[in-house]
Order: sequence, then structure tokens, then C-alpha cells
Amino acid sequence: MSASVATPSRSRVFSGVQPSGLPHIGNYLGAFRNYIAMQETHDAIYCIVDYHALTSTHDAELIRLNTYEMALGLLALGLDPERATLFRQSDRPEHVELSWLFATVTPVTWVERTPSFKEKRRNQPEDVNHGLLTYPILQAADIAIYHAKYVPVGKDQAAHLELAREIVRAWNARYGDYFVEPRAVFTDSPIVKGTDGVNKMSKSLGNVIDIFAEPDVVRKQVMSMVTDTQRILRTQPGRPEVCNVCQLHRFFGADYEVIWDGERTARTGCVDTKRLLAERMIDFFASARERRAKLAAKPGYVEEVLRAGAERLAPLARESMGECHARMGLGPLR
Ligand code: AQP
Repeated sequence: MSASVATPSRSRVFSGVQPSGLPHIGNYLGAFRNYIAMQETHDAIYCIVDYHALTSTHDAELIRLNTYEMALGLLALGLDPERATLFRQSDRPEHVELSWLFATVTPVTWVERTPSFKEKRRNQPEDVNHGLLTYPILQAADIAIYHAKYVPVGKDQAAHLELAREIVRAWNARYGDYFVEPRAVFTDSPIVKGTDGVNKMSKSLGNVIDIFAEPDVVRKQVMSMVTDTQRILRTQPGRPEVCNVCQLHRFFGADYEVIWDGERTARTGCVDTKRLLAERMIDFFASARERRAKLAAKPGYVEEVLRAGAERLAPLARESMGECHARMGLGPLR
């Protein structure tokens, strides 16, 4: 990396992705596009947040595998370890220490009201673990420990980012200005709907279109997409504004207006539009798929990138923790 991590000449961005599954189109359109763009313009730090994934997955092998796959996927999509720092959250345990320190200035009501907690409580009623409640505090720590100013995320993360700002503000008010209040950065597709056409595309809901799946799997996923539910007959004009397939065409071709018009006037049917979308998505990610295969064939490459990333961040994480200890009264008499 050209700029030193401790004294960046450009403003810093941080974002994390959970290894709770494989990278999907929602991740890409909502967040990864910005990860890749912002590595050119900012001091960029990206993290595979395996501590976070433990709140929903308790399969050790799966978490390790998904961590590897997520890192490999990001590198294949264009994340460049010479331009950005990529690391695994559990390789920098200072995040967890800071989350505890932040927890001591965070009222319980702030985390209880988080929409994602309520959602997870509904979606995994058999495993409402304490980590789900404190998840946003760890997320605030992930960002604040590196003093990141910008956080490229999907819109589903907006409430967490707002909470991170409040937590930082609460800590700064008590111990003096030190941490930066982070701001969310969204793409022009901040919420991508899943194949069900209703919910956010989400690994845990299984309504995803995978980026690196075999072309036949991608075709199957796209063909399963729910379109305009009021369009029953092929000859009936559709409503492209509510059709998820039409909306996704905006990002995979230069003829969105033509697709829109075809659906609106019933010149094209849903099946035609889906077939076209599937082929375009497969083409769009073809070079990333090739790069993924090449990188996967380099033994130890991903692990080396993650290890180097975590090492590069050590001085900054330690500096933040040292400052917290000093300001919060931890350690020996001074
Ligand atoms: N459907 C989406 N539209 C826009 N942005 C999205 N992101 C995820 N899904 C969409 C953004 O991708 C980044 C990484 O997300 P994540 O995998 O860490 O967590 P998530 O938001 O919880 O994604 P999933 O797929 O829904 O995971 P599970 O099912 O495990 O909870 C984030 O910036 C996210 O906003």
C-alpha cells in the first residue's frame, strides 16, 4: 500500500462483510462496487467480519470456508491488496476489546431498538444469542478503531451506521474527542431485492443470485425470479417499475430503456427478459470468475493477503486501544 496506515494522506474508508455465505449480486451492487471504486480515491480498509458471523452460524468449518471464499471473491472482483487493506476481523482482536469499552457508554435501549436485532430475533428464534444484541456495538468498534470517516454499505446498514455515530458521540462526550463519527456511503442501488421480488437479497433468506456460481446455477436462480405478479399473460403489458428483473437490467447492459419499453408494451415476455438478464450477468462476471480460479490456484495467496492486512493495521489498532486505556482509566497509576 502506498500510504502509511497510521498517517493516511487520503480520508479513510472501512467496511466489513460477513462470511455467512457466498458473495451475491446484492453485495456487489449495494456495497462491493463502492469498495472497489473507493480504493482508488481513499485509504481503504475492508474486513471479513467472522466474529459477526458467529451470531448466526456455529459451524466452524463453514465460517472458515466462507471467510476464504469471501476474501477470494473480493480479490477476484477487483479489490487490490496493493491499494486496499483486506483482513480477517478475528486477526485483530482489539475490535472486541473496543466493543466492550463502547458497550459501557451505550444504553441498552439503543441496541434493543435496532431493526436488525428485531429481524434476527424473528428469523432465528431458536438462537437469540447475546451477540445479536451487541452486534452493532462491535460494528461501531470495527469502524472507529481505524478512525474511518466513510463506510460503503447497503441501505440495510443505515440504522447501524446511525447507531455507530451515536456510540462514538457518547464516548467522545465522556472521554474527549478522539473517535471519528462515520458516514454511510451508498451506491445507486442501495437495496437490491432478492429472487422472491419482495425481500432484500440476503444469504440467510436464500433468495440470492450468486456471483461465482456455475453459469447453469446462475441461470436457474435468475429464472426463478418473481417478476410483476399482476402480469399473468404473455400478451398483457407489464409494470417494469415494479419488476425486479427489469430493474436489475439497469446494471447489466446499456439498453435499460429498451427493456423497460418491451415489458411495458408486452413486446417481450418475462421469460425472455430473464434469459437475457442471466446471460448478461454471466458475461459481466466472466473475467472475475476467471480471476477467481487463477487466484484459487495459488496456494496460500488469500491467507497471505489477510495476514499481511491484519499486520499492517496492528499499529493503528494498538494506538487506539492505548488512547482508550489512558482516557478511560485502565492500567497502572500514572
Ligand atoms: N440486497 C442487498 N442490497 C444492497 N446491499 C446489500 N448488502 C447485502 N445485501 C444487500 C450489503 O453488502 C454488504 C455486505 O453484507 P453482509 O454480507 O455483511 O451482511 P448483510 O447485509 O446481512 O447481507 P446478507 O446477505 O443479508 O447476509 P445475512 O443473510 O448473513 O444477514 C453490506 O454493506 C450490506 O449492506
